[in-house]
Amino acid sequence: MDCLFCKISEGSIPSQKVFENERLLAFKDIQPAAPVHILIIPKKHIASMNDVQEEDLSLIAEMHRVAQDIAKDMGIFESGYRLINNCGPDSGQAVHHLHYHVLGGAKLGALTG
Ligand code: DGP
Repeated sequence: MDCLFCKISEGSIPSQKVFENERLLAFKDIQPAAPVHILIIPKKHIASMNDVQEEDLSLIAEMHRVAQDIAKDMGIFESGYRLINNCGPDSGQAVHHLHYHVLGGAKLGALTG
């Protein structure tokens, strides 16, 4: 499968990892939109939030837990941060492997629709 984030997960494309376990990987976004911009992905290929199945729900919960830990590690737990998932064309999802963006380290702009 020709998936960028699968390749990052396997290590065939390098990334700046900030967290890894058997199920998840987190790494710095190559085009940071904030002083802290981390991507959290499952190692299992799931194309988007629309493809999350019942059996994946513990993985989704763990991604939230890891987001908390990353916020602590990056020093933004108290100051605040944003957890974003883009799903589908109107969201601008560019990489079709489920991921959360963790954004923080500055006052973030208002969400626009
Ligand atoms: P999205 O639009 O939600 O699909 O966000 C995809 C993000 O992935 C975007 O913020 C840029 C980031 N990205 C794209 N290619 C790479 C890469 O090769 N390495 C890293 N670290 N991030 C990437």
